Amino acid sequence: MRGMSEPPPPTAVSSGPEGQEALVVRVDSRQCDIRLDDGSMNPALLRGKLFENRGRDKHPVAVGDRVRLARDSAEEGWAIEEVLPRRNAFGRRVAGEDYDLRQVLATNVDQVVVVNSLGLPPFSSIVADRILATCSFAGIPSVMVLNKIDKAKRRKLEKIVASYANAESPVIQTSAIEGDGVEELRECLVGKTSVLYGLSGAGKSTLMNALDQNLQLETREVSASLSSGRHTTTFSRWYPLQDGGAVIDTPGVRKFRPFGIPPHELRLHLPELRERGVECHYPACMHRGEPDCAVASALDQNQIPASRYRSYLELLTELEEVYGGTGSNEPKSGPDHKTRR
Ligand SMILES: Nc1nc2c(ncn2[C@@H]2O[C@H](COP(=O)(O)OP(=O)(O)OP(=O)(O)O)[C@@H](O)[C@H]2O)c(=O)[nH]1
Ligand SMILES: [Mg+2]
Ligand SMILES: [Zn+2]
Repeated sequence: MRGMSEPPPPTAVSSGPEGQEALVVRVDSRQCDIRLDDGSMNPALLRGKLFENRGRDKHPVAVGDRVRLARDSAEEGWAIEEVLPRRNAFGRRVAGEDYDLRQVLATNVDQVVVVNSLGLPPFSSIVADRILATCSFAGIPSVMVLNKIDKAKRRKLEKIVASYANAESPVIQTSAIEGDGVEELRECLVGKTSVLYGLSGAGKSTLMNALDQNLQLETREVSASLSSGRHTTTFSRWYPLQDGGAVIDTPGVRKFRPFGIPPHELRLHLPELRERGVECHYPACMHRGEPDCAVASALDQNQIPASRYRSYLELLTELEEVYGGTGSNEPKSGPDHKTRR
């Protein structure tokens, strides 16, 4: 077998040129599905060397990656030789002992669409705010979808919409079942690559089915998926949209842990806090009881939603526990930093 880093010999290929590029549309440990530029879908294996050079990432390849392919013989099928540089990466911190590892959820995306439910599961501002702050940190635009508005109480819906008025993420209200807002969502997605992300059962797959009748993705009642304890969608997968663009459907999240945000930078990733924060007495004010804090006054006057500020405090505490209070850009490794402040 040929050495992994050697250039391909010119005679080895039977169909398709080596060095060909493709898009990763699905990842399952060592096996991926790829889409060649002619639109054909194929399985591809990951070369072992990719696992050696994956840095802090739990897995070297993610949906949305552009990769360089090779094959040693016609029988072998495709192998992924190299992941090409990413434009951006949307990911989260891995739970448990691997707390300084990142799970990349999707790469090279134009936007993250945070899908929230206003029925079951109930709307969670903290989950949404964690995802939005992570998008801001990763430099990826985000959109808030409020789905299941057919189940929402009007007052509650208005309050949630108002709380995102200055969060810099457009808000789209939808009912995947009754069709409200589906056209608006379609316009927001057309021509772009978007990842749908949110709580399990929020209706991501149902929305995709509403956008494109041909997709027929599996969906399941929330009560059934809760009692089984598993997600209905179990793999992230990329789907082309009929009108141009693509959407990545993902398995639902239960708890979203942001990766890599230095605690002192978090205040810059909630737009309302960033804007008012320039008026604080201390330029590096953390808005946590410092004197002459403009964010505190804005809260008193209901100019910043209490729910957004609660999310900020909860997230700040968590980031300090994980990364230390120093604001270093890199996660601290080793077990002892966890209690550091
Ligand atoms: N009433 C109502 N029910 C909806 C709506 N959208 C989705 N549902 C229902 O919510 C349940 C869960 O929907 P799914 O599309 O499977 O949710 P998901 O976000 O893909 O869930 P995971 O794949 O587990 O992450 C299904 O029973 C859907 O029929 C909606 O707008 N209104
Ligand atoms: Mg799903
Ligand atoms: Zn302040």
